[in-house]
Amino acid sequence: MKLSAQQLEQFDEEGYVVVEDALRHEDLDPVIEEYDRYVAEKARELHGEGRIAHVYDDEPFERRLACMAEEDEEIYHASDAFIDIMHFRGKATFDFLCNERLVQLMEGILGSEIICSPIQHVRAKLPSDLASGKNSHVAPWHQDAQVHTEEADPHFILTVWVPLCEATPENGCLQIIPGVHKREVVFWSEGFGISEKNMPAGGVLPVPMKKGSVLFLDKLTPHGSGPNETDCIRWSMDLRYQQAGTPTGRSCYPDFAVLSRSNPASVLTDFSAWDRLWREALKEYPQKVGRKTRPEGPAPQKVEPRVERQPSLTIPQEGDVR
Ligand SMILES: O=C(O)CCC(=O)C(=O)O
Repeated sequence: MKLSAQQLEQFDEEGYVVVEDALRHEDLDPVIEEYDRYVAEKARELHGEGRIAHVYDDEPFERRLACMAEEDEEIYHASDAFIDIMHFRGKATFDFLCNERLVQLMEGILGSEIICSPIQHVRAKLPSDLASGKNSHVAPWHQDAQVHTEEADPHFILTVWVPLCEATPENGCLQIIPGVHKREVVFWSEGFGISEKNMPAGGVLPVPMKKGSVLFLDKLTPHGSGPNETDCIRWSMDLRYQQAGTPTGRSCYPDFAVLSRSNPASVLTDFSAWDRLWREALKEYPQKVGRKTRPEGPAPQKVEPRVERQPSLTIPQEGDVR
């Protein structure tokens, strides 16, 4: 499936587009099954350490981690890190990062030379009533332009948000403010994200999504997600891709090619090679390298066009020599 001209126009004009039925169960289920096994392993490990009283073998994927977190709030807050792609690194997850259907869609936005950025997450958004203090599973308003280092500032980066279950307003689906990317401003604020006083004018749009849908976002589109008011987990992935040769803004960690029409052999398909790159990088940089500078308030940011435009066709005129 390719993005239609209308979808591309919506992306350019509004800074987002949702593609329904982009992925099939067989694209997503291997990731879900891999995480299901991982959570089971984690349950046994924490049970062995005496942190939790049960392993919750009878609980479904949508509930199990929440049951564990209900017993120990530490798990509630720590789960973000231990389920993250960079720490867990499963084979099915790696295969999904290179998913053909996804790559085919992205080609319309990014062109034919695409890399996968190491700024990539699997999220288990846990029910909000399990946290007593600050809810670490609420994503404050931000632009993805705020999460990378300076060298990526002028470059276009595509965020790809993929629900692994139905995302609804009740369980904290993503919310965005469309059209703001056109202002070419990063709404820097005190602390992470966009503070209330710096919030750009514009209507907030909740983006409920079915499993199988994909949301593409411009890195200047403000987004966030509220609390999960249900008792099930909202599982999702947020990934980033960009044109080969552009800095990811997290250069301490590995990026890799997922599409190269000029040099197909450069595409990384070897899970162990990816895993090794991460292990080596994490040894050297157990903590990510952050920005060195941060404007104190909203600041203009020029970002290159998303893909090099094709030179427009010259229509032959009468009398032209052929
Ligand atoms: O999935 C969420 O709730 C937040 C995702 C997010 O912050 C992002 O994609 O940058």
